[in-house]
Amino acid sequence: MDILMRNFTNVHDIGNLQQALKEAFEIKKERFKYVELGRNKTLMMIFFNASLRTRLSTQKAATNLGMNVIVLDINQGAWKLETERGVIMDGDKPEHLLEAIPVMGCYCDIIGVRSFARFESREDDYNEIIINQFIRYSGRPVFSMEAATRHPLQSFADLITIEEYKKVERPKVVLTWAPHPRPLPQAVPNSFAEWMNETDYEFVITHPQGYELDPVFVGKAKVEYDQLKAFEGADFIYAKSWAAYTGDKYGQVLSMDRSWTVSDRQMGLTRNAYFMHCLPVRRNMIVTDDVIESPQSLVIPEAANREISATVVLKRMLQSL
Ligand code: AN0
Ligand code: CP
Repeated sequence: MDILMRNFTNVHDIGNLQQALKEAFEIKKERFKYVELGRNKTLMMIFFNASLRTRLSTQKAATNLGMNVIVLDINQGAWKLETERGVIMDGDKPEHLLEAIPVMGCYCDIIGVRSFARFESREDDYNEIIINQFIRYSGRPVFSMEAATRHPLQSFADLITIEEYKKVERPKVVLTWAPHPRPLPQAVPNSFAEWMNETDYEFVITHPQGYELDPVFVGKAKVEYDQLKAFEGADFIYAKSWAAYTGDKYGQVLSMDRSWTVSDRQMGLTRNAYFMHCLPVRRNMIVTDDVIESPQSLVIPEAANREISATVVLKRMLQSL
């Protein structure tokens, strides 16, 4: 029986993870199995922010399913969009999202949206005001290609990757903060935590003081402020930089401490752990050349699995039309 899924923005939309993994491995073996499903169906991908992997892997996934694809970069060629209701539009934005969204909905069957946290207001970001307007006003099923607080296609691909490489039933998975010159959203770490908390893995989060994530996402994870202690006995190291979440420091870079850069020094404490990162990655800020180039680095298989996670999600959305 097909599993119904109208929108895909978080782990709960996908339901049972074992079932989702089963579908992922089925598609990985036979990725064109559902090529008839998307015939004469159109995917529209809307990017408010840059992308390499999401753009390419999602388009590939759609073509695996026989869909047509339209891609729009809002900041290159489209009208600049106002997103606040009630503003007098006498500035530089000629069009409002409230017209643009239903118009986009007219030309497609499914919409993917990438819209990062803007760090102007934590409330707006954590209320997911952009993707929620797409859900409300487009009249179409919507999936996240990284929204303000989550990146579920990435987390699903990460889960697939861990399942493929794990050597023990319940691996120890460590999410570590790493330094970066610019403030980055919490979407990837939030989402990774949200998915890991749905597994029975041992899951630890490590970061300097001040980088606490929203407790909703931390869930039952163990938080360990000593990075070296966290790495002891780990099977998977998942590195990511993020800007502060808490209080009036929201969206700020609090530390550039390169002792947190993942290097052989920390990896030596693990159980010969695999290294993971969603990419794009800044070498020698997040991770050293040696670690990312080592046989333990999974960054490329992880990116390859983005095609698989997107194919499963689009397949289910097509089956639910
Ligand atoms: C983005 C982020 O940290 O959310 C996208 C990661 C997939 N990264 C950058 O902006 C560098
Ligand atoms: N990992 C990921 O989503 O990469 P892009 O930002 O290049 O899409």
